[in-house]
Amino acid sequence: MPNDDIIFAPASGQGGAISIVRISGEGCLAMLDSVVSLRHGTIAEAPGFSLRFGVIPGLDEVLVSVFRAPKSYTGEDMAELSCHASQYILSELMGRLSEAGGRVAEAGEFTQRAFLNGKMDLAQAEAVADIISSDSLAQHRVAFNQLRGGYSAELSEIRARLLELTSLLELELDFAEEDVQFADRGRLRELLDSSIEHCTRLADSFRIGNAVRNGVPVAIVGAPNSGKSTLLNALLKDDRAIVSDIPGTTRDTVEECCVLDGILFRFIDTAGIRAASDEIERMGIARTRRKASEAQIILGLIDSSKVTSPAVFEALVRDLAALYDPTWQKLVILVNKVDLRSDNKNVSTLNNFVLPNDIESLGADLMFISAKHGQGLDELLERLVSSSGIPSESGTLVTNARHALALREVSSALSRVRSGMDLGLSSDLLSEDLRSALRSLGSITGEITSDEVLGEIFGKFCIGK
Ligand SMILES: Nc1nc2c(ncn2[C@@H]2O[C@H](COP(=O)(O)OP(=O)(O)OP(=O)(O)O)[C@@H](O)[C@H]2O)c(=O)[nH]1
Ligand SMILES: [Mg+2]
Repeated sequence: MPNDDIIFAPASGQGGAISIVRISGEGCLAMLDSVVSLRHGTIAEAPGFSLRFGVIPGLDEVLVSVFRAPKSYTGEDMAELSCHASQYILSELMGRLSEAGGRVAEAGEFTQRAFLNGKMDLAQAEAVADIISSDSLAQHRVAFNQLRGGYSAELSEIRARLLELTSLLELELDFAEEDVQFADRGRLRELLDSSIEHCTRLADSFRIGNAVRNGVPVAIVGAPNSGKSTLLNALLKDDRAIVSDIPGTTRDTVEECCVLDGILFRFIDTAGIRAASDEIERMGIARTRRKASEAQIILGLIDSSKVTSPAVFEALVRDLAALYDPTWQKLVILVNKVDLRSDNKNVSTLNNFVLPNDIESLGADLMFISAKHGQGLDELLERLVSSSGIPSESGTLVTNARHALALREVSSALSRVRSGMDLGLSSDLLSEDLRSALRSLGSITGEITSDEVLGEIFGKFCIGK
C-alpha cells in the first residue's frame, strides 16, 4: 500500500439516512474542491475541524468536515463527506472521487496510516478492529481500555525495565577488558524477576481475554435424555436444538453464543454419554469428551427422575467428574427435572442428593433446576457469571493470540538471562537474550515489525477503517 496516494472509502454501515465517505492523503482537500462546490471559499482553504456545506453538481447536497495534518485520525489531511444514504449517490460519488485522482482504500488502510504516522501503536490499532466487532459489555470494555492505551502503558513499563537492564549490562560490557563486574547484580535480578512475573501474568490473562473475545466456553454434558438440549434452549431463549424424549437425540455438538449479564458465553450442547449403539453415536460421544476438556465451565446434568438411590446419584456424579480438570475448570452438577419429583414416589428425596466429599472439595457445585419449566435458571445464570473468571473491573487482559505469544517469548528470553546470570555467563552473552526480549516486546506495539505482520493485521479490518 503506497502511502502518498489519496484514498477514500465509505465509513458508515448499511442503513440510516446519512452515509459518510472518508478521504485522506496530502492534497485531498484541494482534490475535493473539484468534486464539491462550496457556496463560499474552498475546502483547500478551510481550517481544520471546520464544517462546510456544499453541492456535488447534479448529485447531492453534502456537509464536508475538514481535518488538517497532523490533527486527524490518519495524521494526514482528511475530510469526511456526509451525503444522503443512497446506493446510487454513494457509487456515483465514489466514481467522481476516483476520476479526481483518488483511489478506494484497502481494508484497514486508514488505521494503518494512523499507525505509520505515529497516531497510535499497533496494539491500539488492533483495538480499533476489536471495538468495532465487540458485541458484549466485557468485550467492549477490554477493547476500549486497549484503545485508550492502558495496555500500551503497561508494556512501556516493562520496556523501561528492560532498557534499564540493558544499560546496566552494557556498562559492564564497556569495561569488559578490565575484567570487572560492577553492575549491581542484585538490581539486575530484581528487574529481571519483576519483568518475568509481569509478562507471565499478562500472557496468562489470555485465557480470560480469549473468553471475553470469543465467549466463555460452557459445555453441557450428561446422559442421554437428561435435558441438555432443553437447557441449551432455555439459556438461549431460543429453540436452537432438537428436544425429544428419545435418548440419543443430539448426535453432534451444537454451539451457540449469547450475551448474559454483559458477558459473552459460548454454550455447547453435546451428545449424551452412554455406551454407543453405532459408529456415528460413538463419534459424537468422542466429540463430547473433547468439548468438555476444552470448556471453562462444565454443566453436568443428571435426570433426577432416574435417581433411585444415593448410590445411583454418586455413580452419575463420578461419571461427570471424570470429565473435568479441577485445576482450571469449573464443574456444576445440575440435578434436572425437579418438577417431576412431586408425582414420583419411587425416586430418592432431594436430601439424598449430596456431592461426595472428595468431589465437593475439588470445588464442584450442586444445583437443582427444571430446564423445561425454568426453575433455578436465574441462580444458574448468577453462577455462570461468577465462574466466568471475567473481572468486572477493567484490568488489562490480553485478548490477542499474537500478543500472548510475544509475551511468552519475552519471559522465556528473560528466564534465559536469569539462568545465564546464575551460571556466571559474561554480559555480552546475556545481552543477546535481552535484545531478543526487547524485540519480542516491540513486536506487540509495532516498534519492531515486518510488512508481512502489518498486512496480516490490517487485512482483517473492514474497508473505511
Ligand atoms: N419434566 C421435565 N422434562 C424435561 C426437563 N428437561 C428436559 N425434559 C424432557 O426430557 C426429554 C429429553 O430432553 P432433551 O433436552 O432432548 O435431552 P438431552 O439431554 O438433550 O438428550 P440427548 O440429546 O438424547 O442426549 C424431553 O422430552 C424433554 O422435554 C425438565 O426439567 N422437566
Ligand atoms: Mg440433546
